[in-house]
Amino acid sequence: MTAPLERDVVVVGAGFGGLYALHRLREAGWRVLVLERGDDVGGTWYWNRYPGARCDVESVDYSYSFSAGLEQDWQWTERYAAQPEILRYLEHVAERFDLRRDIRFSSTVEDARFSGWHWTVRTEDGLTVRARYLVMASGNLSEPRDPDIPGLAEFSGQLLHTARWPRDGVDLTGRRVGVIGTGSSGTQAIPLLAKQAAHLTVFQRTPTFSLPAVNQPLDPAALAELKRTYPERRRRARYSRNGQLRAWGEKSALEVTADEREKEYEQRWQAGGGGFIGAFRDLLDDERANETAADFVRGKIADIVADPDTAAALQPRGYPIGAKRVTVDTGYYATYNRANVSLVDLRANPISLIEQRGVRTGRGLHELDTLVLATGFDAMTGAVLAVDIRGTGPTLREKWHAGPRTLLGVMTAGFPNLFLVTGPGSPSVLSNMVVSIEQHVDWITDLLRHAAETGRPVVEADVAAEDAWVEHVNELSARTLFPRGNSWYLGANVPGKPRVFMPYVGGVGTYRQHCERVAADGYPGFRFA
Ligand code: FAD
Ligand code: N01
Repeated sequence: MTAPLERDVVVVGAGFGGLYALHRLREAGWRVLVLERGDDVGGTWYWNRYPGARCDVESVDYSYSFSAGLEQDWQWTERYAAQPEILRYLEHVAERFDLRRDIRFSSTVEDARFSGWHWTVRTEDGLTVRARYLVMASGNLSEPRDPDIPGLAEFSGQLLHTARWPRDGVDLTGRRVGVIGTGSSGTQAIPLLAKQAAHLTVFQRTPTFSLPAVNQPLDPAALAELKRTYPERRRRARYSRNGQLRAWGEKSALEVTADEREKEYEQRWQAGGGGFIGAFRDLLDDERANETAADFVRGKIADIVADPDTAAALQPRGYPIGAKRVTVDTGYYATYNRANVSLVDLRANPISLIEQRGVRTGRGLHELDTLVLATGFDAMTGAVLAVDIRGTGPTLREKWHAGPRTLLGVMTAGFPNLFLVTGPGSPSVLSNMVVSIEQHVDWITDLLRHAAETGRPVVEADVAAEDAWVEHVNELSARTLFPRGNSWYLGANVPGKPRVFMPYVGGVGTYRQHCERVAADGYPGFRFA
């Protein structure tokens, strides 16, 4: 057996989180090694290469803020950049900051054990690394899920998952294509798949509330002007509700007239993007207020989709808009007006079986050449728990069997020197993730410096502080409508997964200020040894 490599910090993952962790920690003087399953950098943007994949936070904001040179030099070309452009950006970041030399690719971490005040991390191919600190930047949406439908393995056609799309693309010309799933990935892919395929059949279980992206090329003059004010823009994003400069309505949807409401919704619909959900202050808290926004979107669906039965099947009902993540699309509803697209409503006609030749539902066998799974991820805990992590007591899988428990979403008691980037219990997936990633990495870097300076290099979350944080996170989400959707935020998309609303809903700015206070006060709730 070869001797283990020795480092100060092991980082798992080379997406936005792992790349920044490497840069920042290396700059702070630590010896860092990143282990990444893929064969290059990019994370989400390396894996999700399906047609139509793009961000739904504006590109100028969905980007690093740590380097003024980088943000001035990089030219985004579209309001919402497509996957190839975001991947190029991350490749550029890796080059510019010379990151690849400390990344080991094609390295899947299998287990990590804490003993002798160190973590020993082992990869699938037998590499062992010993390090004082372990940082999981393994992603909230990085463990793709296949649907638990009997017969999936029997399908003899081409089987694709949006999150594992072939690097060289797929030619679907002349093919009969089926898509299972109408979340963000499905609604982005469906319009483009429909343009290529001979026929596209969409298998929909829960209709989504989808908002038009109104994507457009960025005007170089406007971009140059924006860049002059970048520092202020970034500062405002960091202390905002969700890491973006959205205008959040201050009024209740119920205190204005129906005409005023309609006008506000229409303006936001025309402006495009997820800002629609901020039209009024109570859309995510009050059922009646929420219903006004849901009604507006249902009306739009009826206006866009020509066939009334298809429109009715596409209209979401029975859960609040925003409780599942709203999707942001380009031409999604209009795609159902195409002659080569059909919708199968699985609530009326469930899938009974996948067979060699296609998908069988209550409407018979749908013969397919290609089946696309847009069925999402084991979100937030999936990638962390895929690694067998052992601290000083029960394993992490055992500890989190009833749902994740963390202090600030960044540490979990019983696992000294283990850090989570945008873990459950932090704003993470409810925010512009790049803002949240930078905040966590900066905070962890400061904490490690504090540990070094005080000569107590081992840090652990206190159980009582963790319990109080978990209670606070739960209390906040219970006051909202979020727990009312069967979403991946709750783990509801994975059979058997405990139903716990995982992200912190209190807002990016509030959370950041709290973390700043914790640091300024010498890290109460964290024990150093
Ligand atoms: P990831 O990018 O997921 O990177 C994690 C990396 O860890 C992966 O490369 C993975 O291979 C690696 N890894 C995991 N486990 C292991 C292991 N055991 N061993 C070795 N390596 C491992 N967020 C937004 O804020 N705005 C958006 O517009 C947006 N768009 C999105 C679009 C898509 C299609 C998807 C799927 C997500 C989107 N997100 C968006 C969320 C997105 O995941 C984050 O914005 C961000 O990219 C996460 O970066 P990360 O580094 O935390 O995780
Ligand atoms: O996954 P999802 P996703 N039978 O879980 C259906 C980010 N993201 O990959 O709702 C039939 O949202 C499932 O149905 P139901 C973003 O944060 C962002 O689309 O469970 N159907 C649902 O329709 C997003 O929220 C972008 O009833 C089954 C779909 O599959 C997150 O990633 C783009 C099924 C899964 O939707 C995940 O998005 C892409 C079954 N057995 C991703 N199992 C942007 O636009 C599942 N489904 C920025």
